[in-house]
Amino acid sequence: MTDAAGDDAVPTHCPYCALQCGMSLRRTADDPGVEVVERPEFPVNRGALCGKGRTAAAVLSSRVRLTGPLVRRSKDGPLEPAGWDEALGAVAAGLTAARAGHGPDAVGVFGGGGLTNEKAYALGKFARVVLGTSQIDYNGRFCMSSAAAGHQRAFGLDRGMPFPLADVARTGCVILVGSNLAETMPPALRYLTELRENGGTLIVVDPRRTRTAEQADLHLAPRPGTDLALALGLTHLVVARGRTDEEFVRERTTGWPAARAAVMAHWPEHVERVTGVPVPQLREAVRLFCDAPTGMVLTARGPEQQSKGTDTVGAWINLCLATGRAGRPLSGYGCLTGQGNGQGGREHGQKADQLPGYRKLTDPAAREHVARVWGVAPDSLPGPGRSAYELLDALGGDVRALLLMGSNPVVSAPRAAHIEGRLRSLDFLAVADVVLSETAALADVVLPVTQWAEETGTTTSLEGRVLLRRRALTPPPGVRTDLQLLHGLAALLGHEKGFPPDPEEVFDELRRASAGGPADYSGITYRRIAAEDGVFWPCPKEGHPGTPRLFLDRFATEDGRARFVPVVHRPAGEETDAEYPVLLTTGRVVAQYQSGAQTRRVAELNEAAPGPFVELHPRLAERVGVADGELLAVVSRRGRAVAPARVTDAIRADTVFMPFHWPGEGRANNLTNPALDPVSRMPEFKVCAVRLERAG
Ligand SMILES: Nc1nc2c(c(=O)[nH]1)N[C@H]1C(S)=C(S)[C@@H](COP(=O)(O)OP(=O)(O)OC[C@H]3O[C@@H](n4cnc5c(=O)[nH]c(N)nc54)[C@H](O)[C@@H]3O)O[C@H]1N2
Ligand SMILES: Nc1nc2c(c(=O)[nH]1)N[C@H]1C(S)=C(S)[C@@H](COP(=O)(O)OP(=O)(O)OC[C@H]3O[C@@H](n4cnc5c(=O)[nH]c(N)nc54)[C@H](O)[C@@H]3O)O[C@H]1N2
Ligand code: SF4
Ligand SMILES: [Mo]
Repeated sequence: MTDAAGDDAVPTHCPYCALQCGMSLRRTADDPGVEVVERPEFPVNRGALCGKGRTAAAVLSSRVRLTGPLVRRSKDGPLEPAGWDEALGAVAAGLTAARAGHGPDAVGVFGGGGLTNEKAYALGKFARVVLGTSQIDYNGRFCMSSAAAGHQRAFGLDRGMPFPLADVARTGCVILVGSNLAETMPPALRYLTELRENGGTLIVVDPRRTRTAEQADLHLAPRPGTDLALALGLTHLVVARGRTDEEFVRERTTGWPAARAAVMAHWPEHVERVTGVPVPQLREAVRLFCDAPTGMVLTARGPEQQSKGTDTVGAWINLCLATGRAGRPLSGYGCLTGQGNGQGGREHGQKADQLPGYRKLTDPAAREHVARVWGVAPDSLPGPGRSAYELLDALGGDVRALLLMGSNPVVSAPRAAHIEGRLRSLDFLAVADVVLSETAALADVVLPVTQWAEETGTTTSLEGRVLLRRRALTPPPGVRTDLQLLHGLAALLGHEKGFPPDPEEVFDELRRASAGGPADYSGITYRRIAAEDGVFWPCPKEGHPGTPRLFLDRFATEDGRARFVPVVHRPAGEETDAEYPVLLTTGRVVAQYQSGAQTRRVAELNEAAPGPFVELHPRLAERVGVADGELLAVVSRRGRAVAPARVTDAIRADTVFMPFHWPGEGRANNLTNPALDPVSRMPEFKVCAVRLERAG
């Protein structure tokens, strides 16, 4: 592989979001020993990086990270430095005690979509084989689970984007729903700019006029939680105006009559009343979408993080199917996944109902295949466990001990103060992290692990492209990789074999475990990824070219046809009323990442985004009597958060917005509603009812 940064630079990928920008690491004499340099050869971002990626090396410094294990030697005592033998021994003892006292399901495991494929795979196997517990889930449940469920239902397969990002620049019209790409994946904004340069049109659906919405030809600003009605209303207009692609519907889909009947109940005037989007804008959106020769709908967390996220995704997919904008070149539905390994992390078995290769834990053939690879009896594999919020909510109840790897739920879980209480009520908590996160600070044992630049492993980007991150730096002596940690812990729990610390060995086993499954990685090797800038799954055998574009000939359902799902609008889990008259929605800012555990430790990012705020419209600010910069209390049925007001007319007057990156009194998740989607078990991060009070 050539590299513009020089021979000694190691090509790799960013530790943060699912765009997985290519970058190179060059050795330096200064702390932390490497610097991030551009890697223009990598086609997805062509050298461009956002501020987080550019500054990612700062977190490698021993000044901000964990450099050795910490153990709490008495229940109310402090966390104290310890050696690895003591720390791992304490974890083995803590997990064993819970199991001995209350059975295997008293031990929970919580993973993360930032973990590499190898780690996610090893963690799922560790839970099922070593702990014998069904109680494993991960933070991806909070991320793209509704889109995943929607994909499965309609197409029979869940790969977030069934086409490469490059196709987005060449389609005719994009409806971008609840994605603030300009802040959450800045280098990808280029594809939308190119779309418009190529004569295509961009429609953005967001209650806020974001930096992304500013790029749009048409911006629809619905009331949070009403995307389902919006998508149905647009499809209604498609039918009413005779823009249905009858031939596509006949040849490539099933279920249209029922879906069509459901759509017909959603009159434009009714949809305007529910969503607040004026009828002329609805008409204009349908005209732009149907007049273009090809089109895409792309969703992100806005419409998905709702208690009806799966149905909402279904309604957007229905719009694509009714107009023939799916399963054809340059057309289709896609979900912009979030975390670094948001795609791969949901395929290899850290999810409550899942085995590697995106197999179902309830499928006898899948159990048999994976049990054979693992060298265990199929009957010994536990059944499906609880979803992430339900698992966190059960801590201290029937789940007595937890091993947590790659998440910081004290900041990021809905109804976070309650979840923090559940974590505190555990008999035993072990956290593997790179920094002392707010959740790690509650643990009985903290296991310090290596970071992206110090270890090798694969991630699968939002495009379904399997990529290789390479070790470029020697980690501090006191830290271990997650794989070494699981290897050591498994050995202490009686499994000397089956958990190799070498990532390539784990990947080769993952390939075998995934073979024949929906997410088939069996043809992908480290060597190939390095030579080809990544390989798109499915890739069922060596020499197979990989699959950048899915569904062009047939969908992944039994009969090869996409399924319409008849859905109707329903209200959010919590509506406004006299006591809580305002809607709260939550999300991100460009300079902070997730719970902020990593990015709050980078000076440049903290300067750019020093703390939480409440975005609100001038009319609402006036009604509350708060001026820009003054402290505002936001109160919901779950709790209260206080942060400075940021007054802007770029948001609906009935809605306030808070980013969720900070702990403490400005923690947005003090407020959020854990109402769950019945299919995906996604919590309703994007809408709840609040009232505002001056707090100055
Ligand atoms: N800077 C930064 N980048 C990130 C991350 C980060 O934390 N920081 N996290 C990564 C991860 S894991 C993820 S999942 C992605 C998320 O990426 P995005 O989905 O782009 O991020 P969000 O800010 O959560 O939500 C997007 C938009 O949804 C809008 N929205 C709110 N409520 C609604 C609604 O009811 N309907 C609609 N249509 N829109 C609504 C918000 O106003 C917001 O602008 O970003 C990834 N990239
Ligand atoms: N209100 C509100 N809440 C939200 C959302 C929202 O939009 N609004 N979005 C939700 C979404 S989409 C997501 S994805 C979640 C994310 O929320 P979290 O799950 O809290 O995500 P991170 O902050 O990325 O936490 C990852 C943790 O793992 C550590 N870590 C990083 N890499 C590794 C590794 O390789 N190994 C180990 N052991 N640890 C590692 C990091 O230091 C960090 O402490 O938040 C959700 N919460
Ligand atoms: S857009 Fe995402 S992957 Fe790219 S540099 Fe920024 S955080 Fe990293
Ligand atoms: Mo996410």
